[in-house]
Amino acid sequence: MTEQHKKQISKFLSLILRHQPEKIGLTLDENGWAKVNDILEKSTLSFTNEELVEVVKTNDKQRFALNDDRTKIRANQGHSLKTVDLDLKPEIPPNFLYHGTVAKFMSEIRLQGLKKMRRQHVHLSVDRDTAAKVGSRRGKPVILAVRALDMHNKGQRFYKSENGVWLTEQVAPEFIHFKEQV
Ligand code: HQG
Repeated sequence: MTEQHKKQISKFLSLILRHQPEKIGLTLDENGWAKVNDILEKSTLSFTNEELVEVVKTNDKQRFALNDDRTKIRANQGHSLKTVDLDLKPEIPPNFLYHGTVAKFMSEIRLQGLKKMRRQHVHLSVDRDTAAKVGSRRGKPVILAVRALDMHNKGQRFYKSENGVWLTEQVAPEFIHFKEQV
């Protein structure tokens, strides 16, 4: 399978498993799982079960998970669908987590902090390199350091997705190190 085909399938799976299952008449259960057979049957893009498994296994960010008998699939994070509850358990975050964004959002972020915008959570990375990659999707990245452990100690919940992305409801400006921008 070509890298291009894999990417196409990954983007399609992200669309139907995170945002718009109704696009192909798919239903997700309350924890975000869809039946693999339903996807193969309803998909507007043509791919086999083997190709789907390969995309899940080799995906650069491990965006998807299959259940044990590989009959169900879900996205590990990134949902905009309000109805999906990933049922993640709160975890203690490291001292700092990082968020990659771009300069045009900075005045709003200084005022309001980080907001989840269309997704279910604010997404944070464990290292600067990953945050830089996230930010560079939109232009020259600005990396913000977030005092995550401090937030946790003050009562805010953090979750870690199956693929290592840290998730939280919002980040108030006082927990963001604006000086650490690069
Ligand atoms: C910004 C990709 C104005 C925020 C990535 C970001 C990630 C604000 C954008 C995952 C703001 C939201 C998530 C505020 C935050 N005012 N702008 N108060 N607060 N923003 O895509 O974190 O490839 O929803 O900085 O790698 O960029 O899809 O979030 O620029 O892991 O698997 O609003 O998506 O993963 O954008 O990316 P997003 P994100 P995948």
